[in-house]
Amino acid sequence: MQIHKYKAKTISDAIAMVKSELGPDAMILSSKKLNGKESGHIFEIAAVASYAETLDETPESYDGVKSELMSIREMICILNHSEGMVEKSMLKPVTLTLYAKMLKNGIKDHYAKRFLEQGGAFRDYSPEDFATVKKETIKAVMKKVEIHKLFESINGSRTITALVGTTGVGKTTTIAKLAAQMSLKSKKKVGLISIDSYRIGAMEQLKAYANILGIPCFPAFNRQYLVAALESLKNMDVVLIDTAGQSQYDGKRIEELKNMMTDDLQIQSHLLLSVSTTEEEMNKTAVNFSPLKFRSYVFTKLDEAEKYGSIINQLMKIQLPISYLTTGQNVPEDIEEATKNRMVKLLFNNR
Ligand SMILES: Nc1nc2c(ncn2[C@@H]2O[C@H](COP(=O)(O)OP(=O)(O)OP(=O)(O)O)[C@@H](O)[C@H]2O)c(=O)[nH]1
Ligand SMILES: [Mg+2]
Repeated sequence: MQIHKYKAKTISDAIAMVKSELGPDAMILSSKKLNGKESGHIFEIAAVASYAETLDETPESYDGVKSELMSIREMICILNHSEGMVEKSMLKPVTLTLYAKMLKNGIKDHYAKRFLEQGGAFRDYSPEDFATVKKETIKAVMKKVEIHKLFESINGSRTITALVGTTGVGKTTTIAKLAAQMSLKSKKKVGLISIDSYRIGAMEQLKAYANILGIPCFPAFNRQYLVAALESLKNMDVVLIDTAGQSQYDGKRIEELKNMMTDDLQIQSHLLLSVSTTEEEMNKTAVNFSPLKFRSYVFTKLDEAEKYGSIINQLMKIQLPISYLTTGQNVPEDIEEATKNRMVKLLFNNR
């Protein structure tokens, strides 16, 4: 491993020198502020040309989160956000690395700083406390992440689950995945209901899945049909209700759905949000669908996104548990129950 050292008056200048001499794949090993002013150089950065060079030296992985040295890209990302942050945390590589990871993954700057604060990352800590700071910061993020096990309590009583969300977010596909898993893997008696009288062919899509699985499927054009369908499916362990996609701006149709799924029917709804949409849309959807009193989030289309910080940003705005994650178009395999471990990996390792 060949270590190069660069000195400059400002951290930005030092970084620029690393980048121009070692290239965009350079990794930063350490950075410090020098006391002596004799040469006019104040900051010193030690770096190597690529990650491969550091492999033997990489610290142990921690809690499933890869402990990486800071790459020049991450440093530049931080510099673009707040130069003060770099100077403030100059001698605290853990603080900088975690900050960079969160920003790179799309966690909002002010939330990232809040988590670091809660994790003690801005206190004076010694190198022996690196691991603790990292652990506490991740813990602060994970405090926001609750998990909802959707089908945990099915023994004897029937679980009625409705999936709601905007058009094309993946409701019908997710119902099919869940139906397949519950009936084939968990050996539960599953029935389906489609509350989608808006789109031609909506019922056929669900019915096709029901036929493959050999499970019952009913349309519900209005509340009366819905009550009758639930009655027909009274011996099922699980009833999954597919709903029509609603524009998040169409308050009237959201209201209609609410009036259909009244409390006495004991339907629990869950909101699907696609991580491939913008954060603003995500939150608007959650706010506008709130009359449906959904119990959890199902985050869909993880395969279409490169970063997952928007999940945390959403939880910071409206905190609710997460039940499922969907990761592709394949029925039934591309779905997983959300777990804390998986969420840590998504949020800190981008996968
Ligand atoms: N990449 C990806 N595509 C998905 C995922 N889930 C669903 N899709 C695709 O998204 C499209 C819409 O899926 P649907 O299940 O029909 O969505 P919907 O919410 O029922 O749509 P409407 O009933 O029209 O509101 C289909 O092409 C699905 O294959 C996912 O996790 N990843
Ligand atoms: Mg659908």
